[in-house]
Amino acid sequence: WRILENYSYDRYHPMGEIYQWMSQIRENYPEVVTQHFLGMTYESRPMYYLKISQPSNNPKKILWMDCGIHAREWIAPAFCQWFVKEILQNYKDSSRIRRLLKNLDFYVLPVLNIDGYIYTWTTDRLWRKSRSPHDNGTCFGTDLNRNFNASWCSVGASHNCQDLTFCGTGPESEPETKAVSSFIESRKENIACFLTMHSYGQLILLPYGYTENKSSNHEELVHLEVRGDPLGLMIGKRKENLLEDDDSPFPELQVGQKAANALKAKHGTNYRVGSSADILYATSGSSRDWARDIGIPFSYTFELRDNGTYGFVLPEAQIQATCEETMEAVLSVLDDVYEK
Ligand code: ING
Ligand code: ZN
Repeated sequence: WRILENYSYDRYHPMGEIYQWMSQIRENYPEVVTQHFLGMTYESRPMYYLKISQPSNNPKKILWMDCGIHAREWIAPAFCQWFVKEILQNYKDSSRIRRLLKNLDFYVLPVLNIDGYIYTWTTDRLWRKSRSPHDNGTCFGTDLNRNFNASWCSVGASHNCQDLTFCGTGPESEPETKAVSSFIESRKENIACFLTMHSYGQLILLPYGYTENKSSNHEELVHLEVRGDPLGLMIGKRKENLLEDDDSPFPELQVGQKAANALKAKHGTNYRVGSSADILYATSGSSRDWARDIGIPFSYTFELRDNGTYGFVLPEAQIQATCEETMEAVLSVLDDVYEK
């Protein structure tokens, strides 16, 4: 199929090409893929997700995966596209993918923060937020991953629109957040797994409220001290790898650890697994915590390559290996999820 072989999955693509890619995928694979409207961005661009689905006698659950909630994390949209390509290339021949599609429909939103993503191509490669104006147009953009209705703006987020982690004027104040949250809310009984793809750091993060690891309670998080860091984002304290907690009774942690092992087996890349508060920093208003709060059983943030050498500006030469290993991790999560 033309669109699978002629599109460069090892390159970054501007938004116009990603829109075209979505239409072509839908046109070439009508028996597996449909394209659906989710909502409009602040700058009035349509947000679409792709639904990958096969007829099945089993009652199916949903995998939700979004990429590009943060504009500069270009490897994330590249992965969403890679994921779709891999599924379409293999859904007939791979018994593993066939089995997954008997039990799950995949909903993939390739770029959540479209306005911001375009801005990183035209104006500022390191832009993170959306593009809505605030304070009479004196500053722009909300951190969409601080704008969800989960302890909104209580910790690790800012009320100042100049800041990188500006939480917006209220929970779900941004149209992009609202589009995602209304959709997820309307389907929440059926969503088995919520994945949100970021970079960088090589981490699989679970909701901070879910493991028994210390500092997982909110009281404690609120009192974490602010420490300096290059992104202006690292607000909590880092702890050591949680991979040793093998006898943890928490399925979300075990499933994450297994995924990290599968990832490492591909190209040797090390990932750490744990709650954000424990291994990264404390935050509020993230989509991942919100998804967990409304009852979605498996909810993860992936922080893809690298570890800081190139950071957000991951060279195109690393796209393929990053996507290959991430694919292993995601499939490992899905294998576990539909069985539980
Ligand atoms: N990191 C995420 C961020 O929004 C995160 C990490 C996600 C923390 C979800 C807590 C919850 O800050 C990046 N790189 O954006
Ligand atoms: Zn991010």
